[in-house]
Amino acid sequence: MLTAIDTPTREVRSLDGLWRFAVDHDNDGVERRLFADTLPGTREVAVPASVNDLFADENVRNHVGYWFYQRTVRVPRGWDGEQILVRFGSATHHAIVWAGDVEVGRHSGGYLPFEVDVTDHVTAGEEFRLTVAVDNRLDKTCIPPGWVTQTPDGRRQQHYLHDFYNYTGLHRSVELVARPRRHVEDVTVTTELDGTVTWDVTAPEGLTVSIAVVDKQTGETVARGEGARGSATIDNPTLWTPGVGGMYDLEITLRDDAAVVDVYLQPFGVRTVRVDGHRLLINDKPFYFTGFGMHEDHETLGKGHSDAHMIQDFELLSWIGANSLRTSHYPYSEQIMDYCDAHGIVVIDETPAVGLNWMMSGGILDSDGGTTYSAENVNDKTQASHAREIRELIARDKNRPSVVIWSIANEPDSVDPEARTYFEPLVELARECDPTRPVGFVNVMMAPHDKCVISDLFDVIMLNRYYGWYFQSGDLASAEALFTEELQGWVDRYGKPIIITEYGADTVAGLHSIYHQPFTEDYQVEYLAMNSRVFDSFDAVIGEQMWNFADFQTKYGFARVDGNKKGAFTRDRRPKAAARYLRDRWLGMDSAAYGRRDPLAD
Ligand code: BDP
Repeated sequence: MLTAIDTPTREVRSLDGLWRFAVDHDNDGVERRLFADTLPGTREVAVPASVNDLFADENVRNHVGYWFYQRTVRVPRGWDGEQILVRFGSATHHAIVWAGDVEVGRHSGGYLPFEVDVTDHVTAGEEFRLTVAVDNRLDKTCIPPGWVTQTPDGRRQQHYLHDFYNYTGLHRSVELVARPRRHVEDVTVTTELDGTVTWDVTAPEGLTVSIAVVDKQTGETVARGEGARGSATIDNPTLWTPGVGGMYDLEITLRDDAAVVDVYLQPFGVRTVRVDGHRLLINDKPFYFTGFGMHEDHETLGKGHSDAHMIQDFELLSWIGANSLRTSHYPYSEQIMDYCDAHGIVVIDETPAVGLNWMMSGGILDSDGGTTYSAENVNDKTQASHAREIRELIARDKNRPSVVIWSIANEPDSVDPEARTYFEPLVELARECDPTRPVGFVNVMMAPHDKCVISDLFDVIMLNRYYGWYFQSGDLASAEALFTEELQGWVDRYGKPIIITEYGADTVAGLHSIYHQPFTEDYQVEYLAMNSRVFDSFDAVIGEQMWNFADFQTKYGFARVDGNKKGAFTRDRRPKAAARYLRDRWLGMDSAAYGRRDPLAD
């Protein structure tokens, strides 16, 4: 899906700010037609933000079901004759949208954008009532999956297996968009190192397509072409480079004879990515990942996007010597992705397929006795949603140079032979949607190389390993030996690049010990040093992404004290001792020099 931007033929108005808000405690608001009038009560809510931590009311925080948002929107008077849309950066996890009394669209999938066409229900210059019912319920047809139960006294409870709090709401910007009725619908851009740019534009028949390639840095047009499909060559292209960036715009102009019908600018970078033996090459140079699995997670905001918090996180990433991140465990906001493109941060882009493992709950072993791939749990409907998530993620991010790997799932059950039947078509789909990038999934510790039944389907091996934390806790010497032995097995069996996508230890900031005592800052550093030694002893290990960048909120559970504390930074972004350890290591690593951001360059 294209981003909404202002161009000579398109306009975007932000609908962010305070909206009216009502919690639908009985989940009958759709039948009661709450959308047909001003919402009851006086509550207001911030957009974008999660709703959960905003109100001093546990019945709001824990509500399972619908939350109604509403505001009045004036359509600019100059928009007569245009196609008018409302575009949502995301609605977690499902949404129904009404313009006045009319339902104009529905969407499922909590972390990707969607738009609804309101053209026939609004009038230029006049106001309309926009209502959105956001539903936070997860069931077995959802990605991520979950289930809802009812307590004897009638309270609904949401259950899920993944290890982050089920924040809900309009987490990203909402926009009112005008575009010509005949317009650029989609575009795919691919590039080669000699500066060849190939485009494939989807637009209505009968219009001519002209292309200009514009250097974003200088504003100069550096190549031109004609036709919906074609290619042109940039002389001496600036390659999109890790740690630096380097973006161009593909300016697409649609014409009906001489008259301009639509203009759209698609950002892209000239770069290649490919796997060669056990290396991952960006622009034909081996790349070593340093960085983190992250979360969109902040106090008060929950998963709501904030530019200020985003800049702070990226500055800390630069300070610590991180050249990459994984969007664990769902697609991140378009602003975050734009920032990665612009500043050369390398991304492993992940779908929300997390918690597809009935052996685990909240990051730890906890089987409820069920089988993962079965009619009651992960089934055909789950798989259909998973396919939709892959399609929509790639449709949104396919032109982003920062994205170098698609991660189609985190820690699914990959021991059950049924995993193959489940994953084979999904891998194929990802390759069909994007033949240019490696595809991977993130493997769980209980599925080592001799038990995992799907790793051969993928281009890279991505491992989450917790030797010295969930296993051999407090015994780093045994942990080191066992981790080394396991990695040797992966190297011998697959000969593919290995990225350690998670390794970490919960750590309470301020807790210290002279002993190897888990939860102390000292232990976290020793744990990281042990992991570093293991990584450094294998050529095939081409990256390390520590779990997690910062402490984050989770569901309640005996293994979590106010959330997951594996951060290198606390939730309010103060460094633990681990942050300085990582900074020394990553800034000093020769192998990670390609991609390191030079703070002085800014
Ligand atoms: C892994 C999960 C991650 C958890 C982490 C942990 O991928 O979501 O938060 O472990 O336990 O299983 O901290």
